[in-house]
Amino acid sequence: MSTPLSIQNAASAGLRIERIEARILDIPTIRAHKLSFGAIFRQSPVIVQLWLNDGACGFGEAATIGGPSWNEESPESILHAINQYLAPAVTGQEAGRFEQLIRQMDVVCKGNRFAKAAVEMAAIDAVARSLDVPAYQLLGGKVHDSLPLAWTLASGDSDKDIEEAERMLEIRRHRIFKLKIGARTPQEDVAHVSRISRAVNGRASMTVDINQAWDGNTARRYVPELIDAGVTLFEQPVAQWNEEALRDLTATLPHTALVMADETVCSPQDAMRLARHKACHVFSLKIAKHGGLVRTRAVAAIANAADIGWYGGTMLETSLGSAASAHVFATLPGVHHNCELFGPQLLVDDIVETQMERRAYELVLPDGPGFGVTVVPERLARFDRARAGLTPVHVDMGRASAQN
Ligand code: MUC
Ligand code: MG
Repeated sequence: MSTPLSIQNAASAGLRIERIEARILDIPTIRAHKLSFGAIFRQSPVIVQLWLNDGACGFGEAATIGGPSWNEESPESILHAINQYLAPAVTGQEAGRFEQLIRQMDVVCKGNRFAKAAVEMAAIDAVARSLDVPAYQLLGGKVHDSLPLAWTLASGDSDKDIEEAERMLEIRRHRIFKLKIGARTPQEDVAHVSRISRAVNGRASMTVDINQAWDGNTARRYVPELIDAGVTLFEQPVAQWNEEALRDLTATLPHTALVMADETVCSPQDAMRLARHKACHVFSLKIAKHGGLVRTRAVAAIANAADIGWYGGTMLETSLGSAASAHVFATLPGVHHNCELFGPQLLVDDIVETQMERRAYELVLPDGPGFGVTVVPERLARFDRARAGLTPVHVDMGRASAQN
């Protein structure tokens, strides 16, 4: 039986990777974005450009949050891994053999999934453009045409968050809000979430992302209070390694609330372990942390087989990485819990000609060719760190709980 990938392999035979270039961009955010571990004021995505021997060109992106403070990889380590190891390993290789490219990258470089994801993304974009098809056609075909789109309230100030939520509701842009907590005391967080919940008063659903800030006892103590305040989805309340606490919470939560793994679910092996231990209800899927679009589908397949839902996560990418995410999310069966591909709206500017369409609280999943967005070279040049002479980004530990 022919699979989409084998059809594509036949069509793309002979397409080889000729050249790869990568650079770091520095793009300010529209406001401080405050997480449990600090505040960010700019994003520094690594953008990969990949040329094929037939002249087609594709783009890939890997974005981290606060340098290496979300996980081990930083823009600088990603750039280094691509330039020194990954690009030499795949240059000259057949571009459409995505699994084979991953294997070649795995041989020369352990881990470094964000870096690999950016290279694989660029190869998929280039092959899809060369074949003149949307990338989702190379990944199994579309299941969804649009997905409900969440927004993160993370200014660090309850009044500003309420104002932001009201604006989003008024323009019918978002009615799912993710609140970033964990930087303040749990009591302060409960008060903050309760205030916002009272203000939106049933007009929106509420998720909290604790980004690993709590231990198991704190989670057991305060999750019920947050459920009373109206929270229905709890993202990564405990440390990445603390699967036992995640499992306890999952087993004991009332049926009105769900536990979502984010930092804990990266590889397919992580997904398998979490599924086997029934340690969460939902996986947050992100191309970067899974090591690319193909591996994102592998993690999603485990979710589907284990009766675990999926959520379309973000690392606050530009429209390029967000569109690539949209293409893979568009192909996923199983129960979804919406998506949060709002990264482009958090940045002061973008690198593409036209952003993906947002309509009536939903993100319209783009059609191709490639990822369906056109990168503008002058915009890459404008934000290029090498040209602008900016220094590496650090998370601001001091301003996580203070004002802007
Ligand atoms: C995360 O941990 O989910 C995604 C959205 C957002 O506001 O922060 C990120 C990271
Ligand atoms: Mg998260």
